Amino acid sequence: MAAPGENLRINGDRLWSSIHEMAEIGPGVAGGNNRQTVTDEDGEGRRLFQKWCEEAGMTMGVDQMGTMFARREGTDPDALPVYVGSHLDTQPTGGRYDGVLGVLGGLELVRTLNDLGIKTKHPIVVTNWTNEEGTRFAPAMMASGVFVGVLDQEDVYSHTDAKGLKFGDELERIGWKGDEKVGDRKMHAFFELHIEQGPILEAEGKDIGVVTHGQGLRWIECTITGKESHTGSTPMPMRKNAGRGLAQVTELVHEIAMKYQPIAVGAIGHIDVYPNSRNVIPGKVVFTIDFRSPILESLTAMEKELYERAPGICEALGLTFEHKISGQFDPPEFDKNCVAAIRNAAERLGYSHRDIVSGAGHDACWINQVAPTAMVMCPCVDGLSHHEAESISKEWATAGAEVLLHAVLETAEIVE
Ligand code: HGY
Ligand code: MN
Ligand code: MN
Repeated sequence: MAAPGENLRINGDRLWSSIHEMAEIGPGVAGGNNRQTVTDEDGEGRRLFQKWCEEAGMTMGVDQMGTMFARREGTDPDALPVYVGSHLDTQPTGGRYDGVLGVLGGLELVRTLNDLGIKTKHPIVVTNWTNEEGTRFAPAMMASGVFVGVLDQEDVYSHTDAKGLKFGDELERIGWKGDEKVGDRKMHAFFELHIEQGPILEAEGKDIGVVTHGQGLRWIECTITGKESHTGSTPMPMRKNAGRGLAQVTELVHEIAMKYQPIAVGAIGHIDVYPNSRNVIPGKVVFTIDFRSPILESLTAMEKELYERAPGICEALGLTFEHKISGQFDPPEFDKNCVAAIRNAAERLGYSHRDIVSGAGHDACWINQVAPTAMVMCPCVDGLSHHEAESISKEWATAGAEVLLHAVLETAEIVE
């Protein structure tokens, strides 16, 4: 079977225009997006995506986690489909391209095949995974985690946001709780196009990242408990200030991650202080530690050192320390054949490329457990992401989508 010719390109202007039309839904306050999962804005973005898919002749399926599957028929209806996709939900101060590039890059792939009248043996399914970000409702990669069976659907339905609203109720409220049982779909392969969210490709002047591995992740939700009391009248020696525990554990997390350089990372991004009143000493703080490394041994060691040292730090301050895992996955290695299809595509199209480890987590990290999976990345300006100033060029988006197209065609088999 002949690989697609190097002249087979996508319509970069159309892709770029669709990305920016989607960006008008759930705008941020500084040019990015705030289209958090299962909000009304998410529902509006989903409807636009569904409209575009139906205009491209695809049929839409939605599962019980709200994940959207837009199917383009192949010549062999029994052949397992090749899936492409990512996520349309964003961080509260997110960019226009994180996730969106991968979903709309998949749509552009189908639009291009339609324009050129190209048929494939395997069907192609463009996917929007629900709640990849895990910011409004933990954990990240929630729907893809349920899809592969590492998360329990009824359990995640009960997860609540900062206002106490439940994920399952919100999914139903916006009208996107589908009928399909989650995880029944079988895949020939899965490809995800995503911005790098790091500085390497831009710094090295590379058009394409061929993602061979991802980082493993541990989200550790911690509760430090002291005693609320008056900030004015409580003598310093009598205080049990949970805020001091947070400060010292924050430094501990940084110190531990720095022991595993140059690739491990650690930080605390989510913090709730109780009662969060100007004149009350914090009686309790609840926060989430985000440890990551592509090396499982490092990840395990970082977690172990935290559990060994944090309780003693808190005890010395008259505080208690509790913890539980709120999200985790081990470092994924992507499918060598799918990775090769991406590398061959970049070569054939004349794009500069380099192998890369994904710093961020993606739905592909879970899907890799049930189907041959790989990712293609494009650079982003200054490596900035999860920030409203996240920026890519139309050329980078086009190159990424063209590599996606060629890798998918090589896998889905063009029918002459
Ligand atoms: O957390 C992550 O890495 C992803 O952006 N949700
Ligand atoms: Mn993403
Ligand atoms: Mn993200």
